[in-house]
Amino acid sequence: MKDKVYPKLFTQDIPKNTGRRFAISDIHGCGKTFIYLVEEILKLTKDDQLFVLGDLIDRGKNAILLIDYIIEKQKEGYPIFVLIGNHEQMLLDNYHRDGNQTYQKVLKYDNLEGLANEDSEIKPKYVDFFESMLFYIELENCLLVHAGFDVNYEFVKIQNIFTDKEAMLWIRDFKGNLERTQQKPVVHGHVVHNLDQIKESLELAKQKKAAVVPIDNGCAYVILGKEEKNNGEIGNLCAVEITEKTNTWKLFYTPFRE
Ligand SMILES: [Mn+2]
Repeated sequence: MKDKVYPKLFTQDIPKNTGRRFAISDIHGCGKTFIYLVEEILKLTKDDQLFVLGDLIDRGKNAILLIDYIIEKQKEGYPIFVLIGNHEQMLLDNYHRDGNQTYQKVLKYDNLEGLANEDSEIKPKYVDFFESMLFYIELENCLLVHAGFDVNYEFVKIQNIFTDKEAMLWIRDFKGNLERTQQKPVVHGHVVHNLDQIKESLELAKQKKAAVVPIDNGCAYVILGKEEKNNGEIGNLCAVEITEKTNTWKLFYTPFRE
């Protein structure tokens, strides 16, 4: 029997910090793009906090590079907090369903071969990494989650939106509802939005009028050959600054680069 590799915690309290706060989502294996954004554009310091909103894997070739980089930076003392996305959930589901051939195919197809040892077991350091992922985080000025919350009962009618894993990982067309999210905008990924939509929501957030702040600009769409599909610019990896004490809502981004 395999040990369960699912996140242990729904959420955790985040300590106040002296620096900036950033959120990045849907890196999808674009590890080199992520490292460039963090090192060269954000110039992340240990006083900052970085929140990664899930879907680190699949599509791009550098998911292992990305995960190793995050683990290394965390060890060096950089406060990096990682949420789970539906792609991590699918990988873990596959892992539990079938530990041999199917799972091997999944790893190969998704460029994740380095994740497992020769016995097809996820290596312990990655088990730890997946287990420490969270479903959502609440900050003073916003909520962070991969896809969204079921604020309008699209899935099942439950009173506590913060226990509905299905919605947090999968919901689409998420419009938000400030009354149900403690009057805080929800910063999320999962669905690609063009740069104008992202900038507009950041402007609204600054005025404390936004219910949602989408931040996935589809950096991996370049790999999928889908750049032309959306009206407006897509294909960048975005970081949004969400620093509460200065009410800073600011966009940083870089095109896909591998
Ligand atoms: Mn997703």
